[in-house]
Amino acid sequence: MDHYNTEDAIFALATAWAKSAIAVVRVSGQGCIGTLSRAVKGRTGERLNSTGTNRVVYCRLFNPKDGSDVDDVVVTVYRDGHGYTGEEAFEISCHGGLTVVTAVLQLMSDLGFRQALPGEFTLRAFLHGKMDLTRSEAVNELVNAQGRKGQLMALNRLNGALYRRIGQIKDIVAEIMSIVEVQLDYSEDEIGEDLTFPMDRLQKAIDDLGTIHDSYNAGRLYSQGARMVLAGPSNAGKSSLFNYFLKEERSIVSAQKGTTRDYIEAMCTIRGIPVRIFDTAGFRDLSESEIEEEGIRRSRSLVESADIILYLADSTDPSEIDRSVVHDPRCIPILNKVDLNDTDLEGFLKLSVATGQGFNELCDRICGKLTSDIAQADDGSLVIENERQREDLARAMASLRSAKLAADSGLPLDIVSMDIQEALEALGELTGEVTTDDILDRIFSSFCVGK
Ligand SMILES: Nc1nc2c(ncn2[C@@H]2O[C@H](COP(=O)(O)OP(=O)(O)OP(=O)(O)O)[C@@H](O)[C@H]2O)c(=O)[nH]1
Ligand SMILES: [Mg+2]
Repeated sequence: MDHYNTEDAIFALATAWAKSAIAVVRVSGQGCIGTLSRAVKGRTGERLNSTGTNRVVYCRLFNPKDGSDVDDVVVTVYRDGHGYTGEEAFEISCHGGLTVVTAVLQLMSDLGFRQALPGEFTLRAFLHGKMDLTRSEAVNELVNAQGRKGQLMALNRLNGALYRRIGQIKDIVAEIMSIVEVQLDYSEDEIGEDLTFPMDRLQKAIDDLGTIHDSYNAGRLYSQGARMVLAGPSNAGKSSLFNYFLKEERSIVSAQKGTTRDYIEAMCTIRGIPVRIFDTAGFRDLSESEIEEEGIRRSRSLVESADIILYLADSTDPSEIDRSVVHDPRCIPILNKVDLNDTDLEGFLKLSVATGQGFNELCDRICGKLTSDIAQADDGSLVIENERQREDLARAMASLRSAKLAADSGLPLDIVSMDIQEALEALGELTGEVTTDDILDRIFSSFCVGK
């Protein structure tokens, strides 16, 4: 990617490539407004071009290349230092037919603007200091948010919550660093006795980073959805429960064993958490066909990759229980059809898909298992979902732990100081004060064009 150059003007369709009432084309770069005014009919070109604050201009665009009319549009003008990118920029709201959009995009290209790469508008916003890296990433996370909670969490980061929190922790670490440096630079006699190593502050920084770091699991759940697999012997009621979660008859249910051959997946939400739920072929030793055996093999591999396993046993026939799955920490063992046979089985949650008995408790258990890492993941709390941020936090924590160990065991202070410096660098990378082109490439190439 060679787009660290911000000298030229870039353009992109900011809305989806689909017929709609209005489409928005975005352009950013020095001199772009003057260039556009050459394609505006009548005197409105002058209004567009006149200096002053941001404005909105209604005008007709034409293509100076062949004189053809393009569309009647509304142009929102952002002067230098304003707008999303912090550069001179404008947005054209045109009619949303695809032929109109094509003509507007052609005009942008004919005027000499360059087609933007994915994430290039946000990259420019970052390079011009309009936002730090955590906020740039939140833009993408907000666009891709799966549910309301994930959206609120991304919005919180976009408002700078993560940036500010990291800033506070960085201040503590920088303060520790300055104390260490004073001790390195002056002898004990010169400093006096009151300057001791701030072990408590160091531990606080480690704990605070740990809280944000540990929110990653929940953040990932809310952004990508948890994988929940229904497993168990055939005929236990897996497909019935699958349909119950989805509130529709998606999977075939029958009293015959081996009804579900291949797995079926669908999205649902449980207490606001997006969940990808899988119905699988029942485990059976004496399968009657090669196809069913392949289905069972697929079920086992889904079980391996699950975040949560709902293992169903049949209360009328509890003989076929697979103990290796039941004892898995990701598993919730369930005894289904208790309406037919109301018995207890140790460690199994009693359920009847037929009557709904036990279903609420099951949802509580699922929710508890999925959010045990951060029960506090309520709207407004700080949660991360980004692997890069998690890695930087882990690095900062590891360096601070190593500094603490070195200080505890009385190692020379320059070793402690090196560890603290490394932690500061990791935190600097997290917010984007220290970046390499590689990091920027990785982040912005995952954006959509026009963002
Ligand atoms: N009485 C009663 N019947 C149930 C209950 N849950 C499921 N059944 C019945 O049990 C039979 C098997 O249900 P399925 O949902 O097809 O079972 P499965 O586990 O998907 O079976 P396979 O796909 O063959 O592995 C059907 O006749 C269901 O109507 C329940 O809670 N109570
Ligand atoms: Mg089934």
